[in-house]
Amino acid sequence: MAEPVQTPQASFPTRIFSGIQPSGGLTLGNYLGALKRFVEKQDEGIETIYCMVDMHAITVWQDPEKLRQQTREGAAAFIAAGIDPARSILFNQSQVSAHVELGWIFNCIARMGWMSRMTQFKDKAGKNSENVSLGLFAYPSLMAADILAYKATHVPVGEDQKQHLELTRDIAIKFNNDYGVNFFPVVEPVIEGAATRVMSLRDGTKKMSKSDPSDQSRINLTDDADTIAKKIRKAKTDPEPLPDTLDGLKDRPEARNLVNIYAALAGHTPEQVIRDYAGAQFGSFKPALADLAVAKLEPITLEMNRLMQDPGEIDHILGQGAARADAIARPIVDQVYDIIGMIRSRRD
Ligand code: AQP
Repeated sequence: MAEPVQTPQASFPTRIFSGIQPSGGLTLGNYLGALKRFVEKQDEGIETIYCMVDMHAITVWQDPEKLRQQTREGAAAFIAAGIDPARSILFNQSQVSAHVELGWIFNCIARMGWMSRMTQFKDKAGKNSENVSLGLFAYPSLMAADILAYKATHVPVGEDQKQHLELTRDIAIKFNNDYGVNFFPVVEPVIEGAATRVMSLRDGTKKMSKSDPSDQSRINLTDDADTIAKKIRKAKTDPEPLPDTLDGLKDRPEARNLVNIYAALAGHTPEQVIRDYAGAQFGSFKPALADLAVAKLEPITLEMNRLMQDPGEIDHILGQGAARADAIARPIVDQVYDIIGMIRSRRD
C-alpha cells in the first residue's frame, strides 16, 4: 500500500453538493435544515449542485408511481424555495450513473467497522436489522460518492447527517492514502442556523421526519394554511410559559423546538425570540408561530402546486441538470478507474 499523503485542501475550488431523498413529501425539517440553506449558498454565488437522491430512497421500498411523483414534487420544492436551475445544477441521482459506480468503489474502501457505527442505520433498522436492505447499510458510502463524484468541498446538511459526512471524510482520506494520490477533497459539513435539527411536533426528542408514520408529527411543504395552523396548535408542549433566557428551555425539548422553528423562520436567533416572548403562554406563542409559518411556507406551497401542473417541464429541468452534472462527474470517475487500475479500452 502507498505511503499516506496529506491532502492540501487549498488545491480544491469551493463547490457545494447536497441532496434530499424523495422518500416522501418534504417537511419543515428538510426546508429549514437543508433547502433554505441551499438557496442561501446559491445566492452567495458559490457553484451549487443539488440532487433528488432517488437511489437512496429505494433503500426502503418505494411505490414506483409515488417515487416518480415525490421526485417531481421535491424538485418543484427546490425551485419554489428559490433554486434557479440556471444557476444551480438540479437533477435526480439515477440519471447520472457516476454516483453508483463510485458508490461501489467506495464500498470497497469503507470498512465494515466504520459502517456499523452509523447511528442513522441503527435508528432506521431498529430491531429489524436482519430484514432491512443491504442498500440501507451501504447508504453512507453512496452518499460519499454523491459528494465526491463532484469533488465537492462543502456540504450543507442538517445535524443528523454530520456522522455521514465524517464517514465521507474518512473515505476520501483512505482513498487518497491507499492510492498515494491527492485526488479527493476532505469535505466540510456546513451545519448552520437556528434549526439544524427540527424535532417532531409530537415528541421533542425525535427528529421531524418525512417517513414518520404520524402526519401530525411534521409540517409538510404541501400542507395548506389551515393544516399548518392546526398542527402547530396541537403540537406537544408543557404547561409553563416561555422563560426569559434560553437556559430555561434546557429540559423542555418541545418548547425549545418551537422557539428554534420560530427563530429559523423569522431569520432571528433563538435568544431574540426568547427576548420577544419571555413570559408568553403557548396560547399566544403558538398562533404567532402559526402565522409566521404560513406566511413563509404558503408562497412556496402555491408555487410548488403551480409547477406540479407541468410535470413534463420538471422532468425536462431534471434531465438538463443531469447532463450538466454528468459532464462534471464523468471525467472524475473515469480518473478514479485509472487510479485504481481498471482497463478502459472501450471505444463506442
Ligand atoms: N428534522 C430535520 N431538521 C433539520 N434538517 C433535517 N433534514 C432532514 N430532517 C431534518 C435534512 O434534510 C436533508 C435531506 O434529508 P434526507 O431526506 O436525505 O434524509 P433524512 O435526513 O433521513 O430526512 P428524513 O425526512 O428523516 O427522511 P426519511 O424519513 O426518509 O429518512 C439533509 O440535509 C438532512 O440533514
